[in-house]
Amino acid sequence: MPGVKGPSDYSKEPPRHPCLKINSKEPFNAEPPRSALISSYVTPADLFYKRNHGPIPIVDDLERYCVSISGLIENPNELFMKDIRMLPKYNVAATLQCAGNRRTAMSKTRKVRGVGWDVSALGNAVWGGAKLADVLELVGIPKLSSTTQSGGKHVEFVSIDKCKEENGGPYKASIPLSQATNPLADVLLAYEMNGESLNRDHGYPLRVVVPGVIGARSVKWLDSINLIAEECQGFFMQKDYKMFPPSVDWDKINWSTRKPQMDFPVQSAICSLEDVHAIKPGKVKVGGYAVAGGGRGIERVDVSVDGGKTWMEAFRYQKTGIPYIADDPSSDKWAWVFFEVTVDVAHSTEIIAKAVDIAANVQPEKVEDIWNLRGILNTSWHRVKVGVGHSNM
Ligand SMILES: Nc1nc2c(c(=O)[nH]1)N[C@H]1C(S)=C(S)[C@@H](COP(=O)(O)O)O[C@H]1N2
Ligand SMILES: [Mo]
Repeated sequence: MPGVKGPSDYSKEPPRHPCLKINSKEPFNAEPPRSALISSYVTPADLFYKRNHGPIPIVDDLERYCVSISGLIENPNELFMKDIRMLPKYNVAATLQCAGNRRTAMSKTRKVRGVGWDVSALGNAVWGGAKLADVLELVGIPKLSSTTQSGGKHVEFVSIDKCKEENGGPYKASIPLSQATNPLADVLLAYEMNGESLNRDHGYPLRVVVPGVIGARSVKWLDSINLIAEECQGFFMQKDYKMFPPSVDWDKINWSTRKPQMDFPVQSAICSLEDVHAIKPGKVKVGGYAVAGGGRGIERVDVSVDGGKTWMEAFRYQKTGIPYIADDPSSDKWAWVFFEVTVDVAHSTEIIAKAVDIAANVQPEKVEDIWNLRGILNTSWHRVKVGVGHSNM
């Protein structure tokens, strides 16, 4: 691609924040500590989790960089950064969550394949860029289309990074054309993160952001867009990021029986405590995040200190001190919600959180019930063990 290249080794990786917990060095996969994650509603770029499948691409000439749009489209085209910047700019607060978030905990019940993650493989950013619906309209595809005249029903995003899983080919993924051309779906071609130009780790110069959908579909370092009849046939759509039942293990997997995962289910995690935190008996502040896919709001977050026998409802907010109201026009519909509650703890126990979205979907109690061989979408009740000592603490 003109102006941008995908290196084949890791000698030119960008600098990273020292407090990130590294889950894999090459490719670079890292997440912030729990406490840092909930220290701000908008996650600073350097603390935002980084999920890569190859070396980070390098931009050598931004002037020459362009995105080609082709496939089942009447007028194939090439768009330069200036063409994309000319379209109306939107700032969308959206939480990106990796489907592998909380995988480490799932692998403790039964082994799964994939990079291990604690509870911080997600972050909330204000993404700035053009709406994909406007970009597609610019090249002749009307808003709210579900098919192009020549039969394109899916929009494929192709990158330029070299991924082992694609035998050295680029990362790619697709979304339905109906979602891509719906302005209300807020799918962006983003060139900014939190008011600044994207950094290399997060997709500089241009990335896709698909709000409410697992992070895997938000392709970074966008090289080309293809209009295609069937969904993308790439590894990360067809051989990964699919949800299987607990009964399917590697010896009997048939990938074609399942659809690629798109929306993520309701999720929450406690971030104010690490496992086996030693605390004094008495009042403890419990805080964390809750988020639901598909733009669904968070209706409730429940916290228990007695293994789920009794629950307390937590205070929810997006803006400090102001109660969050699901579906209120002033709420960020694609963004996470923070929760906080003060509980009384008398002895060593587990503190548990579970969230409920506006469709009354609720996190499942047991990880065993949603175990899957790739270890994706662990949304089981989040439990933190706390050790309570009475003296000498
Ligand atoms: N080109 C490219 N895009 C990609 C990936 C990748 O490896 N290459 N990883 C995907 C996955 S699995 C996730 S969860 C998000 C992570 O985005 P982030 O690193 O900006 O947090 O990017 C997605 N887009
Ligand atoms: Mo991911």
